[in-house]
Amino acid sequence: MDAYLLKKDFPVLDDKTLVYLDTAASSLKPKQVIKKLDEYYEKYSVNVHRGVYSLSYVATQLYEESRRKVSEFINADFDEIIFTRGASSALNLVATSYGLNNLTSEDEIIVSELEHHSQVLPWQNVSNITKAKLIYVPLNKEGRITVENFKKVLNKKTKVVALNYVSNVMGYVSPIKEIIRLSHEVGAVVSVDAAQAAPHMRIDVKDLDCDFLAFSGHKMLGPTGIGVMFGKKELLKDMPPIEFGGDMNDNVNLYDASWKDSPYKFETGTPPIAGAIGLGAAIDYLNNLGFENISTHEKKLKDYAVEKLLKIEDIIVYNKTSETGIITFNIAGVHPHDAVTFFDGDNICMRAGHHCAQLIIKWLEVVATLRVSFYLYNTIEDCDKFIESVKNARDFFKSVGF
Ligand code: C6P
Repeated sequence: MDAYLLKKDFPVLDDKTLVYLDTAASSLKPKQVIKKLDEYYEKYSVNVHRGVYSLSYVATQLYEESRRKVSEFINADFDEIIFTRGASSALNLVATSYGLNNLTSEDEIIVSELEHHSQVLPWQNVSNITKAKLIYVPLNKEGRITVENFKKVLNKKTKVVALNYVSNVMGYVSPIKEIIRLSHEVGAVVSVDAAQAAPHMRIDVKDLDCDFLAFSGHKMLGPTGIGVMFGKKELLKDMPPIEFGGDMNDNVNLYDASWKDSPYKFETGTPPIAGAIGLGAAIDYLNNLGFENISTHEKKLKDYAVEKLLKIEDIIVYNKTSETGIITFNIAGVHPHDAVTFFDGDNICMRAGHHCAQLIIKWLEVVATLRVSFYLYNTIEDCDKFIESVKNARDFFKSVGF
C-alpha cells in the first residue's frame, strides 16, 4: 500500500501543504466515492421503494445493493442491516427500541468511562426511564477495559452490555469477543460501538456473536449522513420501530397499523439514498486495499510518531500502548485549544477538546487533550511535519511563559 499514491485519490489533499490528522472525527473522501454520489444525483436522483418507473427501480437496486455490500462487509445477513444517519442514531435506536422495551428496575446495564457520549447517554436515558441500574466497568491503570475487570461487574442482573470496540480517545481495542461470550453466559445482550473499528479492521459479526453493532460511513471514506445498525434478526423481529411514517408501515387503519419486517420498519421516510450508495463505494475502496495493509500502515505511523513525540520535552502521551492509529497527548502547561490553533497555522488539522467522551477525559484528570488520528492517506512525511510543529509549538509557548 503506497500512501503517497493514495493521496492522489483525495481531492482535499491537492493542497500539498495540508496535513490531515483528524480521521477519527471524519475521514477524507476519495474521488471514487464522490463520483458515485455524483452519478446518483446526475443520473438517478429519485426516491426508492415507491416509484413504479424504471428510474426508481434503478435507484432502489443501487440502494439495496449497498445494503448487500454492507452485510458482506461485516458478515451479517442482508435484513440485519439498518441504514441510519450515523453511529449515534444507530446506538440510540438500540437503546430506545431494545432498552426501553426490555429493561426494568431489576436489571443492570454495563457501560464504561471509555465510551463516546453516543454510547453512554442513550443508556443513561434508558436507566432514568426504566430505573435499570447503570454500572461502570472499572478501567485498568492504563484506562483500558479488561476482561478481568469486566467479570467484576457482570452478574445475573446484567441485561445489556454497551461498550466500544475501539476507543476514540485512547485508540485501545477492547477485548469485545470475550466480553460478548461472557455476557451471553448470563443472558445479556451486547451492543458494540464500532465507529472507530469499522474504518480500520475487519469486523465479523458472526464470529464476534454480537447482538448489535453500530458505525458511521463518514469515518470510513463514505459520505456524511449515513450509518449502520446491525442487529441479530431474532432480536430485531420483536423490537418496535422508534420513528413512524412513510414506507415503514404495512397496513394502516384509523386507529392502528402494522409494520414491515426489519430492516424497513426501522427506516422511516425517504432514506439516505445517496449516502448508502456512497458507502457502498467506500467499502469497495477499503476492500481493494485490505484491512491488513491499512492497519499495519496506521500502526507504523503511530509508533513512529509516538517515539519522536516522547523525545520532545514537556510532551505527555496518554495512550503509549494503543494498538491503533490514535495518539492522545498534551504539551504540559499549554491548553490544547491554544496548541491546536498553533498547529492550524502550519496547516495541520487535528482535534483538541474532550472528543465527545468527557468521562475518559475526567478519568485522565485533565481538562482536554490533543488527538492525532492516522489513516491510509497519511505518510511518514506527515508525521515529520507534525513532530516539527509540536517542537515549535512547545518552544513558542515556553518562550512566552506558559
Ligand atoms: N467520534 C470523534 O472525533 P457519529 O458522530 O454519529 O458519526 O459518531 C459518533 C461516535 C460514536 N462512537 C465513537 C467511538 C465515536 O468516535 C463517534 C464519533 C468523533 O471522536 C466525533 S465526536
